[in-house]
Amino acid sequence: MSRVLTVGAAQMGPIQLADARPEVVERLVALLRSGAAAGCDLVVFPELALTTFFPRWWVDDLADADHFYETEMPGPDTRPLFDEARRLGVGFHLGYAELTSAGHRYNTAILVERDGSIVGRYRKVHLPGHSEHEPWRAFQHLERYYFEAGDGFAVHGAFGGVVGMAICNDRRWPETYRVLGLQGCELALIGYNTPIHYAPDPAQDRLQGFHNHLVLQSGAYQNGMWVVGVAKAGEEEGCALLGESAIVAPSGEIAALCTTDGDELAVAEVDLDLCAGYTGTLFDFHRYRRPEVYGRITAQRGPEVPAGVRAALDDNVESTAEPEEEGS
Ligand code: ING
Repeated sequence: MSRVLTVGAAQMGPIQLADARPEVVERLVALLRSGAAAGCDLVVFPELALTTFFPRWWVDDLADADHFYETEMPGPDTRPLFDEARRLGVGFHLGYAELTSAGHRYNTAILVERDGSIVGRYRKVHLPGHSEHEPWRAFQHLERYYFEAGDGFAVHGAFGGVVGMAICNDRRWPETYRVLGLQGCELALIGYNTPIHYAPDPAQDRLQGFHNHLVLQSGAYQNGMWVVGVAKAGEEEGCALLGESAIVAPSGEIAALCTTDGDELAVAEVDLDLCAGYTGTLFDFHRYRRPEVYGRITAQRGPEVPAGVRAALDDNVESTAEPEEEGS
């Protein structure tokens, strides 16, 4: 019996600074209801889906940003979403800023099953941007100031399959999909808030859409998994965010695509059994990633550049323009 899930990529339009959580949750509930009407088992919301992308601003005292974080999940503002999900029998994925009782701050996502129970939580590993105020930028990208990195990628038995999560910048790193794939992940859920303008290299601005689908599609294909990438999109406090949310099959094909920059649901029939067509053949990790071969390959520490070439490279190094983005 094939394991077919109906999945909705629930893209959100911008959330402005003045948009209070109850208004935002109403938008999430409306998208959830649209998903239920479309027969969805699972609705996937974006990264930081409860607030504006606040790492675009600097605050001198982190406590002044506390109101952007959730200290309980569900809390009073988000409980209506959980209640409606349980009433409708639809599960969801939700990204939000987490402040723990111990004072730790994470860029977090949760997986909620159709009975309203939280069955998985992930804290973002690849934190892009910088940790100090950089006035030269049109807007900041201070995720390294506002969040600590999570401790890794995990999978969860849910919705009749093996489900994993990642967040935004994670999707640009092949390790994300491979670490999930080695754990048997069949469906990776990835919310994102991606500014079109990339201050350290504006030449990339025009390529944001291409790069987004490039990494989602290659991650899906090279690891034989479904990948759902869901945006918070549109003009948010003067900052243009990429849309183009997509549901990508293990073949790498785009099975559903959002075509606006607003609140929009794109739905696909996700047949989890299609994964085996890739993980049991082309990308059979156990058959091809043999330790006796991979041990040697993965032990390499960077490219072995012949001494003469290295000397020539060192002679030609020139200082570059703006300071490199820290750890990006
Ligand atoms: N945002 C961006 C992302 O990785 C970024 C950061 C923007 C990187 C543009 C490169 C180019 O999609 C988050 N939130 O990670």
